[in-house]
Amino acid sequence: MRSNSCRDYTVVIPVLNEAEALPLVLKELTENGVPKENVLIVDGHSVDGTRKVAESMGFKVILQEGTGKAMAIKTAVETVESDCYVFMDGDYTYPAKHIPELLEKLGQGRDLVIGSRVYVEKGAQGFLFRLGNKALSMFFKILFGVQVSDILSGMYAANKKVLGEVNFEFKGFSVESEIVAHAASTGFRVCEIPISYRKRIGRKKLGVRHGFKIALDMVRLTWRYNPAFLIFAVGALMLIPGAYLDAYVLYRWLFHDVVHHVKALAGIALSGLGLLSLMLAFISLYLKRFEIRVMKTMRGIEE
Ligand SMILES: Nc1nc2c(ncn2[C@@H]2O[C@H](COP(=O)(O)OP(=O)(O)O)[C@@H](O)[C@H]2O)c(=O)[nH]1
Ligand SMILES: [Mg+2]
Repeated sequence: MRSNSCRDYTVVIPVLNEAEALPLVLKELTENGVPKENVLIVDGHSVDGTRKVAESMGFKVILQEGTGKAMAIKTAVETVESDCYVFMDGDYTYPAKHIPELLEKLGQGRDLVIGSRVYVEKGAQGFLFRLGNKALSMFFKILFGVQVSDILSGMYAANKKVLGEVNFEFKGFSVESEIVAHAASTGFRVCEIPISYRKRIGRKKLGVRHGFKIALDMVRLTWRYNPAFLIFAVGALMLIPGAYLDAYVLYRWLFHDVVHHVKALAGIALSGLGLLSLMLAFISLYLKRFEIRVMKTMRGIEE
């Protein structure tokens, strides 16, 4: 372990039917100098003997409360007290060699460090996944003002202060978005490091359906952390029918010499309100950024 690293840490591995991949993951942890006592496996009631495999290798396994990945992470944080937590999948996709790098950033004063999958093994991520992840990350950047290149990454590290504040209200695979959204919008220091990513062993659980669910949950997260933006962003949608009506009325007047009074009024009203909403949405984003900067400074002063 490097000198200015977080020393009191737990590596949390949520698993659901990973009997094939988990032994490789655990072996690699040991090879990379992670003591067994620092690892906690959270099982989602697997039926393929995952628990047995891990226990026979001398690792600690607990059963999660409820269902889904989010509840597994919540269970882990509530069960084990550590200064820092590192999360990774049990499917042998995330190399253990990145754990010291993540912990080092926490030791240097970051609160949440995301492993961004930059070096991706051929065939490890499908085209749809990459597109969806890019879109979700961009969406996240607009909503929360932080540049996160890989919002769906399952390898990240956080200190207990951040995790203690997260509500874990968003189920399943939205847990990462919720943690990052909370950290980013309440002044915690978030950063990313480049990591590598391998092809999964065993069957994947995340599908296109989950992508839409995560996008919807991001809107719900916006409602929680920046409601003014959401309201005005929806209001700005009035620009679409407004502009359409304006164009139509103008066209009819110029080329057919017909004047539509009611349509003209409606068009002007809609586009006016839409523009106003758009401006207010920008202002609310700006104010939110300002609030985050203030909170960051205050957290610095507290420490
Ligand atoms: N405890 C628990 N682990 C889960 C659950 N769903 C998925 N996992 C684990 O969470 C990790 C990520 O799931 P995975 O299918 O690899 O999703 P992906 O990496 O996003 O494609 C894997 O280690 C899964 O075994 C669950 O409901 N409970
Ligand atoms: Mg995975």
